[in-house]
Amino acid sequence: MTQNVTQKLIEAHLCSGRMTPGTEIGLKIDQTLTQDATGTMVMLEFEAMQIPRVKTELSAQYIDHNLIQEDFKNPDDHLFLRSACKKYGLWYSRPGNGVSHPTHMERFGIPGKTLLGSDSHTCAAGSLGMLAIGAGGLEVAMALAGKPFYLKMPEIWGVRLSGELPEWVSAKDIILEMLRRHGVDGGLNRIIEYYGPGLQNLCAMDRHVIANMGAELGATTTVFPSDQTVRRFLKTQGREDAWQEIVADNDAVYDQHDEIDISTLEPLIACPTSPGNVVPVREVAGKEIYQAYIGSSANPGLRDFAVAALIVDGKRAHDRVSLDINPTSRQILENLISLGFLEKLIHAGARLHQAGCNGCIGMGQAPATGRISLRTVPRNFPGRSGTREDQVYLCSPETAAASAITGVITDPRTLDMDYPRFSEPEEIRLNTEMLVPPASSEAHIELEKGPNIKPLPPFDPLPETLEGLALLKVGNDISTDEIMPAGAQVLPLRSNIPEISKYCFRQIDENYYTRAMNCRDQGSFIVAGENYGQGSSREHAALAPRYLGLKAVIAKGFARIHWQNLVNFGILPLTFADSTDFERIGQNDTLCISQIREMLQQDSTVTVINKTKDITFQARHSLSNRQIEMILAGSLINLVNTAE
Ligand code: MIC
Repeated sequence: MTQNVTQKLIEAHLCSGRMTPGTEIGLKIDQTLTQDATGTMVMLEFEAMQIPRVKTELSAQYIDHNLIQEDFKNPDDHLFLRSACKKYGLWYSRPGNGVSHPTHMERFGIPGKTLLGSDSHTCAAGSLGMLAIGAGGLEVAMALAGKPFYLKMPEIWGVRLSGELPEWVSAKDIILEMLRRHGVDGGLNRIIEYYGPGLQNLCAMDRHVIANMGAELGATTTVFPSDQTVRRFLKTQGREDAWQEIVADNDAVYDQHDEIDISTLEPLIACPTSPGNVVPVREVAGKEIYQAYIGSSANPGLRDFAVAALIVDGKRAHDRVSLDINPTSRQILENLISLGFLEKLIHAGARLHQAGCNGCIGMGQAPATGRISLRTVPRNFPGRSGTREDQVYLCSPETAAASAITGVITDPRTLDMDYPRFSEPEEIRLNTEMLVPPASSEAHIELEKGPNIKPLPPFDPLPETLEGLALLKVGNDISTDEIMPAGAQVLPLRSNIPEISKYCFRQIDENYYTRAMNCRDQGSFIVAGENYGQGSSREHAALAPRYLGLKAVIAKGFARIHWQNLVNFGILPLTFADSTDFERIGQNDTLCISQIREMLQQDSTVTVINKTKDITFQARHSLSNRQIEMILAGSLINLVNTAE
């Protein structure tokens, strides 16, 4: 039978289930990726499993998020992670070595392998022909322990690219076009597979841009073929022997279909406050900007910085504009220096930051109040930049660089200059020095835990009856940034659940923490619209509300990773059987589900009583038997512990 690339990758790793969309499958995981903001918890979870060494083919831990060292917390976490890597057998990418996704692609990615990462943008490695999936930390800890990764088999969405990109239009505009067409939930329960003649002129890092922001479409992951372009990339990285060809068979079929003639595209931009608010740049051109920010895993390539350098060459950033350059890996930084691009950027006024995620998750570089920041990053959820009333627009490096010079949002095609085409060099400088290999399994290594690292709180099993207040009612597309903010103030608390919980839902309701603490023992509900929990993989968006007594979320729909994170920590995710019932619940109504333990095991529908309004309605779950066990036990951790 003919197969597409996704089917080939899944079939080669299938440990349970069948490739029928909607049914649960188990996948063998070859590699894992963790970053510091989620990795500390992953290592604590792995430590609790008491397994001496990781069981994957390769696991790498990156220090890229928590780079500002305002006090002891972040550096303590870095040292803890270094010791855990040595002890358990992971590679350790030192602070300042770069963002996990491009660095992993440069140094460790292998076509045909599976990669599970505790970061939603792990899907970027699909650019190499890998099956790379973002997940909650606990699932990555399970993968480190050699356990399969379970998910519902997604539909496979074939997107044929034809034509060639016009001048001033680049890979970012392709993924923005996908977001313009399909919105932030268009990829839910789907894997996007790109193919067609339009791929020919997209280099591996261009494909990374598109695969990375598949997360913003809500897709499970994105897959590209492993073709001659991938071979060339690996050759440049000194790793050609890691290449194998993986392409779709002739006449391969897809569950869903779409086509983009990329020669018809123009520069696009996502307006505040959603990656799905996409319009042509010309429609918002002329607005004054405060910041032009280039970097992040959503535009990580050498070409992204080189093109910006060539645009600003000999000119000066407008005196109101902060032109922030965030190199994505140390290797790219070295090449920008040796090829002369960095000098052009710096001479034009660029502010140079260390290789890492930085302002992309609000770790510094916050914009001025109410002012416009143009960023090449993947997300612009409200307040994510660190400034509460922010105005973040997402665009290509071409648009950001052009606007940096003029001081207003500028369609780069209107600049009075020729398009500076850039071809990736055949040879580049390589840097592997900042990757520390694991210690030998004989070495005796002590974990170095600073005072900020607190143990995970206990998780009670599911009670017989769930009764409590609908403590919060929210609308559609609530992101994990709104549930559990990132930023320089909150990120250092990722290894301290009681402390980080104080920031839970702060952007939506400043009093949530106090209100939740007042009814913590009783327990509470959240009522939500569509696509609840979109965005990041941070399990803290489940852990913190759970610590504050959350028992169940009743929503019109969920984002994939957050849904699984809720289940992992024993929070029951339910969807309305009839979505109009959403209107019949008010914030602070008392909801009750009796005999929930029996109901879950017998049926996929449960009856909810709204005691305040004296009405009942039906809600559904789509849990597998394995997931029901987790909910009953109170968390996946409890389940694993009782099994041993
Ligand atoms: C993000 O881009 O939102 C993050 C910060 O990288 C997150 C991970 C995190 O919250 O630690 C992600 O994408 O999963």
